[in-house]
Amino acid sequence: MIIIRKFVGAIILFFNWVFTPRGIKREEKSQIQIDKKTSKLKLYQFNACPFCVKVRRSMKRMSLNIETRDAKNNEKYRQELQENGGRVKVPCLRIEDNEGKHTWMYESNDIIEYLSKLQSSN
Ligand SMILES: N[C@@H](CCC(=O)N[C@@H](CS)C(=O)NCC(=O)O)C(=O)O
Repeated sequence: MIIIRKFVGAIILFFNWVFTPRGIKREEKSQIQIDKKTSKLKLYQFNACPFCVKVRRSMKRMSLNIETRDAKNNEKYRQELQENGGRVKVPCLRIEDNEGKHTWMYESNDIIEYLSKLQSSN
């Protein structure tokens, strides 16, 4: 079972690499502004999870530079997700507000919608 999962994961990563989407090009000032906004976001994810790949591809298309945190291999990030998000399910976007309070957003479609709104409001 583990071998099959690893094999499927490798195929997903391979196709993701071959068909890497192009990112949109913004004016420098505008990219700096959006980078400032996205510095408050962290994406907890697994490398070969198809839902995580979908979110990462959307980030790439929108040219959003968001730190990704490997919740599979990094025990610290896994624990953070479990303890603060409530469960180890990925992808999960940690959103920090101006007071430093964190909201944990699960569901790839919700994350993509949130990011689309964030970049279009820039
Ligand atoms: N509907 C979710 C599905 C996410 C999902 O199933 N992720 C898997 C990894 S590929 C996971 O974290 N499974 C662990 C669990 O559900 O507890 C989404 O679109 O984000």
